[in-house]
Amino acid sequence: MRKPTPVLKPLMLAATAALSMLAAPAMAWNTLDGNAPLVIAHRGASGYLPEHTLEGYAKAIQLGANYIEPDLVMTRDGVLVARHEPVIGDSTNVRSLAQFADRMTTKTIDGVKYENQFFVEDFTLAELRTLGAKQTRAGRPTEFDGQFQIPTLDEVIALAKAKSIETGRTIGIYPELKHSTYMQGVSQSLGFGKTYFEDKLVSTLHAAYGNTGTAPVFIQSFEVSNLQYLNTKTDIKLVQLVDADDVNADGSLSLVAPYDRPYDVAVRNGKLTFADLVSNVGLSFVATYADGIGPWKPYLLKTVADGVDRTGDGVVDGKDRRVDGSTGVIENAHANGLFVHTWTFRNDASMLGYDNPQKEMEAYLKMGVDGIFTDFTDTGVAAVAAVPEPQTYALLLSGLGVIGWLGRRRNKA
Ligand SMILES: [Ca+2]
Repeated sequence: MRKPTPVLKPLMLAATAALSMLAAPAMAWNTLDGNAPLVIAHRGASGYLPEHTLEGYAKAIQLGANYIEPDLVMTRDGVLVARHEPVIGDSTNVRSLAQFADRMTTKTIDGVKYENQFFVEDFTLAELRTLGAKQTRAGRPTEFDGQFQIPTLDEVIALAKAKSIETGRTIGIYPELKHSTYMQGVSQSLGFGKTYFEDKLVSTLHAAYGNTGTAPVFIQSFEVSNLQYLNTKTDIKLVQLVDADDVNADGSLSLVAPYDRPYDVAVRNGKLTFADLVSNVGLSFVATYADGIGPWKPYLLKTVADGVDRTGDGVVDGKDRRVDGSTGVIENAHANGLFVHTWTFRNDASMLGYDNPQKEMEAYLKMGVDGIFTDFTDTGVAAVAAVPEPQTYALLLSGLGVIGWLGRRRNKA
């Protein structure tokens, strides 16, 4: 952690004291700021309705989400819209529309080839508006397929603001810049500037919320240099996502390209891996440009595949893994002033070490995560309600959080 400047120090101490007093009397969580962890609606209420639609986000808010998560990509006419990927052949009904048959093509994004696909940047917003969103995961409801449109970032912001008034809760947004390196190429080929994608997001967010770290907004990315760039442009909170290819039997992370390192690092033949980012040195590096980390959950809780069928269903899978406890990443991140939001919790898939999705989320909440991304907001809300654990050392951690926060501001250009 960087040393505070003399000018900042009195302010820092005052802020720490004030926070401690606030946190002292009541129950406090072992989160970075002592506040309850956030339930982040992953792609909306994606367990129930087609992902990244206003209807899906509204459903998540109704179920109690604190934040809704629009992943952002860019149209041919430079509009930021919510889709999980630029690739939309399977998340919309575009394949069934004859007028767009000539848009089918093959492209490579971050080293992954997408054949016979459709890409958002080949459509204007008006054209995208004629598509209907579809459920993307097997086994989930499909009766709403084709009924809901692809929303713009502006519309997602308007929804969050309207629902905040309607519900009396603060509904935040958690936009992700998808594939910034790829998008730089797209925006340049379309005649926009290299940093158009990032700049457009910043100008839109500043117009809606102001340039402040207290805005109910987190900007997330798996890349590094775009976040470093954003750190020079905005005080809105920034989150370094941390990916991996898979989790090994012994609980370590499998790092196989292209999921081994941030893609902007890969294209310049850099050595930095995702695992490096959550090492002690890596976390102090991240703290120079971001406010928090968003690691895949095996980085936080170690689970081991030891061949035991703990669920007793005659099949050995991820749910049967032995739970060994915290890896220490949450504690180290907090010590660096970084909050930790982890993903993805699903009632119908990807459980590791648990066969009850709420119990899995509770395990991470007890360890002190600051937020959880889930496709099933209602289960996330139930998990938070089930873990009202007071933690005495939240006072210390909240103080460290203030120091870390001020430290990052100091580093800004
Ligand atoms: Ca089993």
